[in-house]
Amino acid sequence: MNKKVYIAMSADLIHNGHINVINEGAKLGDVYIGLLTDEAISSYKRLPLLPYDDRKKIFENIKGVVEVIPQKTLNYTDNLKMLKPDYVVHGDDWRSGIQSNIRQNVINTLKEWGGELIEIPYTRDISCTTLEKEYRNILNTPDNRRAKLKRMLAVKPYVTVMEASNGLTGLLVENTKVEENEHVREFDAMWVSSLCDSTFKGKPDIELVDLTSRIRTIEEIMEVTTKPIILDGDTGGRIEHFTYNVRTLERLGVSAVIIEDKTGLKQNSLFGTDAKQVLDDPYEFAKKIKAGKTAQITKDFLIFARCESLIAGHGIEEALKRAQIYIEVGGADGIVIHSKEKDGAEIKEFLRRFREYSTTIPVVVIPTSYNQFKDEELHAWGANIIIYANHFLRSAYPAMKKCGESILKNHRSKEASEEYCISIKEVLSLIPGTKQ
Ligand code: SPV
Ligand code: MG
Repeated sequence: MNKKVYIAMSADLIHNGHINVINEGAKLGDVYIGLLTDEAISSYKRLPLLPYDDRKKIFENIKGVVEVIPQKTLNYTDNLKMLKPDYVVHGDDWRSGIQSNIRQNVINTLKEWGGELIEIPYTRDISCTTLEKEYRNILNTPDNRRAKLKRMLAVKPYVTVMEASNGLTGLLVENTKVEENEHVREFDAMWVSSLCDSTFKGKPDIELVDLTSRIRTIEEIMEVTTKPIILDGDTGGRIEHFTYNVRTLERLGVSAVIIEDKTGLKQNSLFGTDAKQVLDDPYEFAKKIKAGKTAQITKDFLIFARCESLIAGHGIEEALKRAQIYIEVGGADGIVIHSKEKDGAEIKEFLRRFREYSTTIPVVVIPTSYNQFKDEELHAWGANIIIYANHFLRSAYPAMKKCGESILKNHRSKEASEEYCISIKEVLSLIPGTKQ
């Protein structure tokens, strides 16, 4: 019987480095590819460019590959125990860094039946990450981009979303990363907030900044980024306008719009009952959602109904009733539940009750007031999308204000530059592709 060789791969862009590893494996025996599932890949980096089934087809047709089996976690252990391969083949690029624990695990597991890890020199002339980045930009068409949010919801336990209000903050959402255990954590998607879009223009958040201007903001962000965009659509306006705007957003490549069940002059939710918050008739609002769902042309654009009952002080019972109407009558793709209470209790209770009603319909939360809870906890309560709605705006403003005060106080910019500013060189490096 031929020896069994196990090679784990995630790559959806195959280059000579991968082929090299497979060729080396084939010299040792029958190659079994452990292909990382979309869930496994998105647990440590971005969604793969191609979904699992497409990647599987590619690997099945590579010479030397006997079978492609799904590897559902970053850890090889389950598949290794099932297959008991004689060899695992891998590039030698994982000895240090975040993959070194996984490597050690492989060595320990193989020991149980006398298997061996074979490491071959990693082909360094071509970097998967650079290639991926380039392809990501080339593939950044409206169709591709729009579909990403729905794909993420299907494979990730929850999606984190960060405010993007212009090209630069968009780039921050696109590129900010931290290393954590065996993976890199980054934001999944962008929130184009009405509060921030208005505030950056020095205007109140009362639907004064019109959709033409909001679309300019979206386009500015889209020109320099690739992550999916969720638009804060305020009340959605008149039904006749909303249906038109849904198609515009789809055409641009926006993934989702959230509209809220307020009527009259919209006030920001974080005023709570300090401002006059008038809720729309739930069936009228469901009609608006339904009209949007009927108007949309693509299958992957999402319309979320934002339920403001808790903001208006009407309680959980009403919030649940409205949420059901928006789903059953309006056909909403998901619910946004908002609250300005600091203890998070009403959000937790809403989610508990809502999850008795549906375990699958996506629920979005905006934990600005109850910010003590971590993503995992909000997800455990039942949330699928977590929006950090305004934190770039709120962190940049005080820094800029202090900088201005320092220049005035010192009659020069030396102190401000040293304390509050990055260098011009760093400013230039903020923009990918800038020649220096
Ligand atoms: C926004 O970011 O504009 C929102 C969320 O709608 S909130 O400001 O909390 O209402
Ligand atoms: Mg808003």
